[in-house]
Amino acid sequence: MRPSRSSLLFCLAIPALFGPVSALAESTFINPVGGGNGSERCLVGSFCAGGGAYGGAMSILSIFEKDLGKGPFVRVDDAVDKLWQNLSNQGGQLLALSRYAGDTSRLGIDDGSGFRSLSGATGNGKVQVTHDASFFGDTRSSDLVKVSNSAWTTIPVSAGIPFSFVLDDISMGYRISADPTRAGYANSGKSSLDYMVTFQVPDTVPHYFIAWEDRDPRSATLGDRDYNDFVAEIIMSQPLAAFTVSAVPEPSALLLLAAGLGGIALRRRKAV
Ligand SMILES: [Ca+2]
Ligand SMILES: [Ca+2]
Repeated sequence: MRPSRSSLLFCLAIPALFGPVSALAESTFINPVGGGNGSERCLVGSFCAGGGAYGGAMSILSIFEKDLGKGPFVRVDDAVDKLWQNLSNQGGQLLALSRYAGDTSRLGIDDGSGFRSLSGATGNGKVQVTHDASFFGDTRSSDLVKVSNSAWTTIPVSAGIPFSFVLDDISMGYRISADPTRAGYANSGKSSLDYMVTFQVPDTVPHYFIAWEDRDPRSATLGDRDYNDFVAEIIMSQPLAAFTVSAVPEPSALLLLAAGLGGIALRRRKAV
C-alpha cells in the first residue's frame, strides 16, 4: 500500500496545497519527443511525434496520472525544487518508480551531511503501476510492472532541515544534485544545468513526482532533455516553498488539461 494518508495528515499544518497563481519564475525545458534510443516514453504534454519506435505513446508521467487517478499533474516552478523540507521529523516518503536509461542509477538526498542513498537501482525500461488493468492496449505493456506499493522509503531528515535530491549514476561514477549550488557534485556550480524537474499531484497531502536527466554534467550539456532517465514519487509533510503554477499554459497543455478534466470523474471512481 502507499503510505497511509491519515498517517501523514497529522503533521500537515498547511492545508492548502495550491499556492498563489503567479508567473512561472523558472521553467526548465523538457524535450517532449525524447532523443535516446527510441524506447523512451515521452513526458506529459507531448504527443511524442518523432519519438522513435514509441511515437504517439503516453508519457511516463501520464502513465502515473492514469495510475493514481487523481487528475492531471501540475508542473512545479524550477525555482523551488532545489531544496525541500518537512514540518515533522522523517516527514517524507520516497518511491522509485521508473528508469529509462542505459546507466544504472539510484536516488538519494543531501541535507548538508553528504550523500545518502534512498533507493535501489530500478530496472531499465520499466514503469511501476498499481492498476495494471488500466493499461490494457498500451503499445508497450511489457514495460509496466504491477507493484504492491510496499517499497516506500522514509526520507531520514529532521523537521526544518532543507535537503536536495541527488541522482547517483552508479554506472558512470558521478552524482548530480538537484541543487547545483551545493558543493561536491558533478554539476556543482553549473546553475544553468537543471537535471531534475518536478510535478505536483492534486492530492490532500504534498505529493510530487521528480524526473531526472542523467547526462554527465562534465560534458556541460543536458543530453536529450527528455527527463525520463529516473522518475520517483515523493510524499511530503510540507509543500514546496512558494509553489506556483504556470499562468499561461501552452496550447498543447490546455488540450491535455481539458482531456484530463473530462476524465477525472472516471478516474476518481477507480482510484483507491
Ligand atoms: Ca529543477
Ligand atoms: Ca535522457
